Amino acid sequence: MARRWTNDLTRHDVTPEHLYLNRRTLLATGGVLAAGAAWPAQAQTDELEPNSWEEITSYNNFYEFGTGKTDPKENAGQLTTSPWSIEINGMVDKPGTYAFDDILAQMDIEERIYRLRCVEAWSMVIPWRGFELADLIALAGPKPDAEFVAFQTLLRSEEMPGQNYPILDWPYVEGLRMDEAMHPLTIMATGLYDKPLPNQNGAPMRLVVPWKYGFKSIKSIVRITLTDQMPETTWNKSGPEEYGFYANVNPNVDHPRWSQATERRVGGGLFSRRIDTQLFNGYDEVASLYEGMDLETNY
Ligand SMILES: Nc1nc2c(c(=O)[nH]1)N[C@H]1C(S)=C(S)[C@@H](COP(=O)(O)O)O[C@H]1N2
Ligand SMILES: [Mo]
Repeated sequence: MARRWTNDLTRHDVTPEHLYLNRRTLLATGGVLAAGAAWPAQAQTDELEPNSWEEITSYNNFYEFGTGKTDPKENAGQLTTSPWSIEINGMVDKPGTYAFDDILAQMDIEERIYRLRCVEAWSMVIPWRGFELADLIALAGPKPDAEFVAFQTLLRSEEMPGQNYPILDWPYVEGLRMDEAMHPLTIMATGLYDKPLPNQNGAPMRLVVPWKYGFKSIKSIVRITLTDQMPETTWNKSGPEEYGFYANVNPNVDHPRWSQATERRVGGGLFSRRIDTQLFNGYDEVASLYEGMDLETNY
């Protein structure tokens, strides 16, 4: 059997030009996307103007620091993010503890502008800096029969006050299927605009899977485990009817308590408006990963 996560797409095939901006382009346009010829006709270019630094760093979900949107900004400053290391274990040839600084030195850091669609039906457009998760997994040498990747956030209640309360089952954990993890759109973010990732956004390293609801993008990761078992995920454990393993953005499959058909774009003041939510958050190139799957049962 072919290894499921192997694909023959090149970066050029799967990284749409309009979602990728190199630093020079960003500076040349003063931080705001110019509507250029590279944009596909259906792209609503104004929606991909990045949110401001202020919006992206002061309206967050990071329950380790509280459940309010401004709690992470207020409480995350105390988190020690250096030194930091990440354990990669399970079905890999080279299990071990990898220092964050060593990882950074080996990775191709790119800037990518992705829409983040929260399951709570709001969205932002965020200019991340980071590297492909596939490149990090490659360091550890994945075994061919690994089928899933499990992720774990830091457990340190002295610095993460939310962990002193049973809001969620700590530590926060997440998982991806191997092919999702190896997809070139899946990145580990280490920066925001031209700065290191602020603590409230998941410093020093957080996952970003742009076609899935925001809760899949686990923050401040300390462990990555390759496995042949579907991993448990925090939100699935806390509400199995509401949050599934896949959590693909899908306007046709509502959350039991609210519609997923539209979203509120955060920011824009008076002009803040609802826009239609797109299947896979608009990242159509991942559709082939789910061919033949019923996305209503696999929510
Ligand atoms: N460890 C951890 N990761 C997390 C969360 C969390 O509470 N804890 N919240 C998730 C949710 S619900 C969302 S929408 C995104 C928000 O990312 P942002 O605050 O950086 O925009 O982070 C996700 N990652
Ligand atoms: Mo979310």
